[in-house]
Amino acid sequence: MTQRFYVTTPIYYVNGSPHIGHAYTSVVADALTRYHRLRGQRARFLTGTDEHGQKIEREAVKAGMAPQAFVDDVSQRFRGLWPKLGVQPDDFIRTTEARHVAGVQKWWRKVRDAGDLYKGSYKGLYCVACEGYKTEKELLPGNLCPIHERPVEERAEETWLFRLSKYQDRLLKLYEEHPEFVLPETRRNEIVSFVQGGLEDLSVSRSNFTWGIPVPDDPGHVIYVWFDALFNYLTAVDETPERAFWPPQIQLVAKDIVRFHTVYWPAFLMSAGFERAQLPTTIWTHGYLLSGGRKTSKTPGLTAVKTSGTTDPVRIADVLGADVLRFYLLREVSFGQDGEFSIPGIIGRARAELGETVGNLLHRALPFVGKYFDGRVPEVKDESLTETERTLRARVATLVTEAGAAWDTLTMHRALELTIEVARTANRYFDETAPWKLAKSDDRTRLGVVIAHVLEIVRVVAVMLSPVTPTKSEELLHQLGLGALTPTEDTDLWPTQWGGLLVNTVVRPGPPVFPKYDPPTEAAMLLSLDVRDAEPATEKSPPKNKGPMSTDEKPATESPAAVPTTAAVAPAAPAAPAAVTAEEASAIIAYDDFAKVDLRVGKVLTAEKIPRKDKLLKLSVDLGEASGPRTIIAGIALAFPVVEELVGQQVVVVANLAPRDFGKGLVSHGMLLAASSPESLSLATFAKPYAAGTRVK
Ligand code: ME8
Repeated sequence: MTQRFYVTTPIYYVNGSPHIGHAYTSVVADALTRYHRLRGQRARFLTGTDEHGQKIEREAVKAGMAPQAFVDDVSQRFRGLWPKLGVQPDDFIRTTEARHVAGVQKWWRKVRDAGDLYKGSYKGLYCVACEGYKTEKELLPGNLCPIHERPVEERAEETWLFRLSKYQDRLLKLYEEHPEFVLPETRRNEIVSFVQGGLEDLSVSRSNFTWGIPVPDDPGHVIYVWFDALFNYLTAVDETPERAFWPPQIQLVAKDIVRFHTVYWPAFLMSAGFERAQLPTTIWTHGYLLSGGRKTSKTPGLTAVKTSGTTDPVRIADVLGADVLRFYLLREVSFGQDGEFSIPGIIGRARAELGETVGNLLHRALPFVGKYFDGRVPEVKDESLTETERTLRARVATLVTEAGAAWDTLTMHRALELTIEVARTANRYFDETAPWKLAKSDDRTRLGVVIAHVLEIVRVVAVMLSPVTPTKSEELLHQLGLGALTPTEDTDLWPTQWGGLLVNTVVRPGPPVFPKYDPPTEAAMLLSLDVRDAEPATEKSPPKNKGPMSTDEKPATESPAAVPTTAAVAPAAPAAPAAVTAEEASAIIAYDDFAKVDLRVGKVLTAEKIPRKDKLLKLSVDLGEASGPRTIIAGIALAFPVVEELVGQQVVVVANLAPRDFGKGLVSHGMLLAASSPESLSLATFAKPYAAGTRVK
């Protein structure tokens, strides 16, 4: 029977826009789903939004909106984020949907009928941001919530209480008999000692506000937002054919909500009649993404970290590409630990491991296929194999198996490390066998063996990467002459078998799969993602793989054919990565939208370098304005070592952009347009002179 895999993320509060922390959990869930499908399993991935409760009600009031209109708007921002990150949930549940409301009331009645709900009163210290009570000993000095660092509110209310205390022993037995219920182990230890410390009954209704699901048969109360929200995992599949997926194998959460998921949630389910086999298999707690040492969060004060760059996942994916961001999130952070998130870090990883290792491998081998094998994968006869190939294949097989085991234990950073090691191994094999020498010696058989092995390993790596970089993997496979992966139930596509790339397959060499992060492009990327004062990731890059890219021993690099792209080089405008996705290409805007951009002819009056800012130039640009020339800070210094060349040049200026503050008195009042390729950057200009300030349309 086909194995089933059901993974969930927390449903996100709609009290603010999504940020990189939400993207993180959802990217992980998406990659796990893709991995399990690749292995022939039936997989289902659920995410959604948590829309009730006092916190949301207060945000709606602040926004001057009715709660439903407010949650509709913010929920849509979450839903709209996922396609931009290549995240494909099978279902997106909202707690204001009728299916959920009816489901929660059904499960409330079950719990009530089991005798676990009673009316009483509750007095305590409430944190609205957590939507939970705190004990005095948990609080920081000044009665502050330890998570949100905001004052708690004293509450005394008539409420429905859930007999949580009754479940203390059953919960402890669950943790003991099924240690996999709470992972990683450190979290289990924390939870066990929390439960051993004694559980009080839990207040599960509210009567001081109305934005929630009404308590059945008691209209003066709404159901506590956590009782409501936790049941989403069940209401999404309950009473549908998808109920067969229940229970979830992996429920992902970050550490702030581990207690709700590992104590309250199983207790609610036990009360509703669920036996162990019907409880979630594992609640997996990951760490926080930190930006500038702090948790990325919806609270603007915490996200506005001056030097680390934006934490808006859409802007990051627009500039760097969704696959590159996904790779970084899974590769960089040891899953379960906190991890510092940084834009230069994304670029550094992508360049060193995707570009210079994986992409490099493909683009080193392909030219030989065109030149010596008529564009087809060469034949390899068993008798032509040497000890080197046998060792290589054995090593690859071991790495592939170990990487699969790493995925199975949610050590994705390790799985990706092993995947990159496969590509490194093949790059070393390429260096050692030196196909450019074999080509000169006319040993076509041996040359064919080497090239066929390298290409097969590119296939292996593309498949191994596909849960994380689905689009880039498809591009790699396409250039190898292969079609996209089509996972089917009961067919394991994990590349444990050698030889998926058949002899005579016609390869399709194309542009570099991963953009080259040359200094000017990188500088523009950093600027457009609000990174200030960062060391370019280029300088921290590990050494490149050695070896020729063409058949004539050119230096190793990933780009046989640079693809010119347009790139804005001053702040706030994303520099396009080398590959333009179909989605980007088809993003049509109305003329009215275009007309909002005020483009003007400008004339550069002065240009100067800025001390200790290698990538920036300070320009004074005449736009024919009565107020005088404008100061524009542009990330073009690396393309203009002789700054004087710029003086007198006509440029195209975006004149109605909000000023951007670079700190230390540097404020830019406009942006220049430019085109850039991995090799060069030039400013947009005109063949004939025009008066400064002339409108460009
Ligand atoms: O807690 N690092 O919603 P929420 C890593 N509605 N992950 C992060 C993160 C960060 N800096 N910030 C957020 C809620 N997350 C409840 C959940 S479930 C029944 C109800 C991710 O909007 C992480 O998965 O505060 C965390 O658990 C979740 O977003 C919290 O989202």
